[in-house]
Amino acid sequence: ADTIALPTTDELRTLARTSLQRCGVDPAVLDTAGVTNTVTARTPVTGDALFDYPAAGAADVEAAIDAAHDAFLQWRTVPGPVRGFLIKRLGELLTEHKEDVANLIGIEVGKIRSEALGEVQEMIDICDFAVGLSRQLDGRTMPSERPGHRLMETWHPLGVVGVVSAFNFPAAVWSWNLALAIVCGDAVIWKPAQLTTLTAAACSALFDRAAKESGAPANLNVLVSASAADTQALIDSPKVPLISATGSERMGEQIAPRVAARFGRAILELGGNNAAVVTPSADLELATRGIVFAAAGTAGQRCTSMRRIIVHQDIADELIDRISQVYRRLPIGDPFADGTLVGPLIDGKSHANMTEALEQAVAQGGQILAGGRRRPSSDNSYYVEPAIVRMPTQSEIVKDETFAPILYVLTYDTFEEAIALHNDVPQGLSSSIFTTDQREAERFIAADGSDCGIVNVNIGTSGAEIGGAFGGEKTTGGGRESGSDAWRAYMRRATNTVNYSRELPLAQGVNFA
Ligand code: UN1
Repeated sequence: ADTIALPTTDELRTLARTSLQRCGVDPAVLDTAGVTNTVTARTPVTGDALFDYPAAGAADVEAAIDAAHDAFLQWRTVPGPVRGFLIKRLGELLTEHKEDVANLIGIEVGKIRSEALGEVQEMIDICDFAVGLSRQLDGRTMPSERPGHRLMETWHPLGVVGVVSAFNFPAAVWSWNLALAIVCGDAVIWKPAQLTTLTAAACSALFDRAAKESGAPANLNVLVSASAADTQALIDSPKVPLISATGSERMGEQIAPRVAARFGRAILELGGNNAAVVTPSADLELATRGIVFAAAGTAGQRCTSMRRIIVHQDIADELIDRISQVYRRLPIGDPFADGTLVGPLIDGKSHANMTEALEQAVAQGGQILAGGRRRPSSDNSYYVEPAIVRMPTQSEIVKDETFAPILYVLTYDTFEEAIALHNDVPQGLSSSIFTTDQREAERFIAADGSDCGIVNVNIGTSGAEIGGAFGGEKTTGGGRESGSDAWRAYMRRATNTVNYSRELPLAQGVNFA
């Protein structure tokens, strides 16, 4: 194959600088001469370093906790709808700077243009949602068993929320948490992936501007671009009642017990091993399109990326043939170029993981039907052909999440078998079924169907809208973010019993006179 044509690192560097500046990041911070703690910003597009950026250390994280806590103490008494103004302004600024933020996402993650813009759109959408929510932070009123009494619940701001985000959605995942936390009266400390420190800086600058313009206190969002080692205080601090963390299962295993040990709350968004069941009645043309976007899109680097197909044996060959044909002509390359659908992997480690997984799959009886090779580009960039691998059984490697575009194909005979295979993995994030048989579709979304947090019919596993609650079960971690009533995790509930009578009847008929 021809060598992939890439922009120069200098071009990307210039674009990163101007995008940062337009979002309100002081260009002086880019002069890191004499700064001891820095992180090197890189781009997977060429694989090169862009420039050094100031990082936060352990002491900064400690200071951030105090600063955010002070901001929370002021913010919690500001009425919800007034808190909404700040998020409304943030949504406007994100709309105005959509291109700039998308540039940085494209540079740091290698997302294709429409997906980078889509990520910023997802941020604008959650801001809209949160603004509406700021007038709907409602509690219930229940009938009291006692005369002259009222029983109700009120929802109060919780405190400082620690947001730990991953490289692959470097801006949107923060915004899902931040927009809800802010309208709920909380403050946020944001620890982004160090791979996406520039995107985080730009988003935080836009937030700071929105806060200033809407008269909100400073430090409602404190960015700490620190290493995991330097972020320990955030995980352990009793001043941080909620940690919302997105990343690997390994990261979740490290964080969750420590948050639990101090009786903190955690929202965990960890691995996915998302599958599509494709039944004999499926519209195969539509299924192919849905599968290819979910499996090859974002170079397989979404937590919702499709990693498995469970297809009925009678249609397996036809479906595989259709997908392989599309895979063979997928435009792989410079994510900034028009027409590209598959950009680079994030780094060499990710490529090594993909290669290793493919080797293991073959060792476990798999047959690579398409893709899997690295396309020639620059030395440090990793552009790969998304792979399809037919597996004889759901062996060990299929049960692992490899964060790269590998799609394992398994076949089934009975529908029961399909559901059993579907659920027989440790993870439980997203799932889908392609069928035109209503019985199968309903069964898949029923209690004894898919065991995932997201269950789709006739669309792929990725690309969820913000209006629904986002998250999954089992090793995915159980957290829910974004829409529906996910906001409740960002508040504390108080149950109130109010006696407006002149008597003092006791509950349960207790007599204490
Ligand atoms: C993630 O990959 O961490 O549903 C989030 C989706 C996107 C979010 C993915 N809305 O694919």
